[in-house]
Amino acid sequence: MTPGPFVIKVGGSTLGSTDTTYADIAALARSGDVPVVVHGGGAEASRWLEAMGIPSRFERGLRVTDERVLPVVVAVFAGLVNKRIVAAVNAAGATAVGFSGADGRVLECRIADPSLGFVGEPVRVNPGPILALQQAGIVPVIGPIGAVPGEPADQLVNVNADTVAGNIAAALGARRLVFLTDVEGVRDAAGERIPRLDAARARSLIADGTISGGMIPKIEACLHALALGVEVQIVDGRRPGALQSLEGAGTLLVP
Ligand code: X2W
Repeated sequence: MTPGPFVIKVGGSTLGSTDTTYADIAALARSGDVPVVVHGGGAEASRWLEAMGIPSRFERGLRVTDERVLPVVVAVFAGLVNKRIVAAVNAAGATAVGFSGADGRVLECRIADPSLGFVGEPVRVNPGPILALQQAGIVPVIGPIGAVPGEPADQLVNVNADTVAGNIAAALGARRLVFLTDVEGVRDAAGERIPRLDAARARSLIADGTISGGMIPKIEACLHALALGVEVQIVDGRRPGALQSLEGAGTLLVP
């Protein structure tokens, strides 16, 4: 069996002036190992919402997405942030094409908890468009909007970007899923980085509150992909060359 692709989750806040993420992604693509990129942009969405006088509210790391928030997050994730990343990967010397999980119904969702509003929980991944681009040597860049199939149009929904990455990596049979974040890795109660974290300990750290907020969907996405045989690692994406020196970096999830 051919090993699956390398899936890279880029958090909105990790892309600064010191990281080499785009150059690293372009270098992988040019070497023939075309990565699949999934991105967030939560901080950017919060800034646009604030400018519009709409406060941001999160429950267990998920943005409560009402009918005022939804059009803004669609515009920011499927538009602005997606196209900025596409433009940067293209400029770094690879070819990237961006879309969201609603395009081609790549990410079919359901609304699992109506109290969160239009927040999608993935139920099915249709990988066709991702694979077609990848086979053509083009880097797919996927934004965290999903579709709930319906009439007369699918319902657009906001999906946590880590959840998107975990589901896509699992569906593609990815050999590796790397989360580029703005922290050094998962920390224990004493604040020390945990280099290797097994699934049982991860669950207990969530249960006792050591892992909280936005780290919860990230770890849940890790566990989902891990259970399907994907190697999963959380690393500090602000570090230059983060994608080139993964050995021993951040937190490696183990079964
Ligand atoms: C996230 C999607 C973006 C995201 C949000 O609206 O913020 C939900 O919480 P980061 O940069 O990876 O945090 N969606 C439902 O996850 O961005």
